[in-house]
Amino acid sequence: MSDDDLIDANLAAQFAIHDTTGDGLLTAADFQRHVDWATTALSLDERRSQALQDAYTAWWHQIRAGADTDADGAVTLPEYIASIRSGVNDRPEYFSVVDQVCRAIFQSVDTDDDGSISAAEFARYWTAVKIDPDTTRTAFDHLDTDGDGTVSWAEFLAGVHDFFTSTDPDAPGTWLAGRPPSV
Ligand SMILES: [Ca+2]
Ligand SMILES: [Ca+2]
Ligand SMILES: [Ca+2]
Repeated sequence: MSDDDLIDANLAAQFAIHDTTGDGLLTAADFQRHVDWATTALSLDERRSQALQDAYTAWWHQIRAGADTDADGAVTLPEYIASIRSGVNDRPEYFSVVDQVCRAIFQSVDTDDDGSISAAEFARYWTAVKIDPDTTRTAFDHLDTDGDGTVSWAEFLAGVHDFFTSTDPDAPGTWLAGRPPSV
């Protein structure tokens, strides 16, 4: 598997997680559903829920601006992959939005506010957004690179950046959506 194939596989996995209706299209409604699922399932307070809402709205606008080349309000997987391949994620502002999303998710996952994510907290969130439980445990174990049983902010952010950009199947973040296809 080539480097690009691994990135494409990660992008396809990311796409599948966000395509809540499984219709092969990302739309504003998919992103809204993620925010609603997390807010309801975790009984998020106003601060967390709003941060998640703002981050997902910014994220969707960014994805759509870069990828919805036929301007029909929906992004297909080929459109998504083409936009990343064209280098939209080489721009610093791309990762500033991704980091805003990470921060909002991290705060929502860290329900006891101790600054790190426990396995239970991680499982609760990933379940809330309907990600397969087997994937959840695998992802957590890989993200916890220092093996202390929790995922720190630095571990989380590094993992998400891997997921977007790494060409190494062993990189912790490439496991975020489960087993990388080449392993
Ligand atoms: Ca489109
Ligand atoms: Ca915590
Ligand atoms: Ca750790």
